Amino acid sequence: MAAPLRIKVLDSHTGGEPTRLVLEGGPDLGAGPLSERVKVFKEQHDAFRTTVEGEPRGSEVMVGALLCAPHEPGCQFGVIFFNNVGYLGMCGHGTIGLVVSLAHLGRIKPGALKIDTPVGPIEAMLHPNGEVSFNNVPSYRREKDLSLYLPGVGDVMCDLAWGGNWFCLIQDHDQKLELANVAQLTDYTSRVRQAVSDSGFPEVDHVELFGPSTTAGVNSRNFVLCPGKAYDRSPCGTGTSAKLACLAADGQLAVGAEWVQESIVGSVFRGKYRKQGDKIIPTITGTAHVMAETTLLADPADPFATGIR
Ligand code: PYC
Repeated sequence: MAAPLRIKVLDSHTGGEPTRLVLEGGPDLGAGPLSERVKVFKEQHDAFRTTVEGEPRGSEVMVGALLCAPHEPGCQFGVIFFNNVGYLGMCGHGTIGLVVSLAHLGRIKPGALKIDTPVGPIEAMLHPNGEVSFNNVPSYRREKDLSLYLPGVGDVMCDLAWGGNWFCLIQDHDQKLELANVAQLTDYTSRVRQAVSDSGFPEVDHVELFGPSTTAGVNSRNFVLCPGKAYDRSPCGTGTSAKLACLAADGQLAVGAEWVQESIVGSVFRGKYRKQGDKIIPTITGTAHVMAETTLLADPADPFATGIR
């Protein structure tokens, strides 16, 4: 009998959104830039992604993070994020989970670090109180007030923005942003994603609805549909970055001013930005907690060793 594949992982959650950090047992993707390594991952080792993320071992909620050697000078770590349906350019909650996991492993102490990702290097900071901040990739709004027609709903106005992933952001809608309403929100945002794709923007794979929060000190509550059908339990670091890019473009948030974004489950990220040319550099702050240190086993005799596909 062939020995099972053994994959050493560390699970954390950031504001309720899980991250599975792969420490050992991952594929050899070579030593090139991370943007090239993610292509090798996709083309030659996609079964590793489905092994870690697919059911019954994984789930649509879990975001995977393959820890790798960096390529960009000055970076101490590299990471490639993936989920049950594909690969993510960047992942904010995952970055916070990664930093807290590295601290748990004793590989970093409070202070600054630089992390290489497929969409560019990012700077992160582990604060002495355990909070994590990261400066995201340059973020910007690409379309303002794009009109979408949703069958059964009518016209909906949205913005399209980049925050390390592509987002469709909607402020004006008739949806209740409550946990009890997740099935309806998932259906609504899935139809928005289809409409955005049909309008010529198939790369926009995250949809973000905004509404008021009842929590003192919070600026806004969101619901974020991730690629696939899962919603982000955290306020979404790349989604909050896309929101900051829109607020900055509309002159609604000053450089350095704080924006507190709450998720649909009530967890919070604090965001602010500085300018870089006609883009912004968002800084996002949040907390994560380690949940499990474990070894995944994938038995070659198991018909679902590489997930239910
Ligand atoms: O926090 O950026 C994020 C994120 C993307 C998908 C899930 N979380």
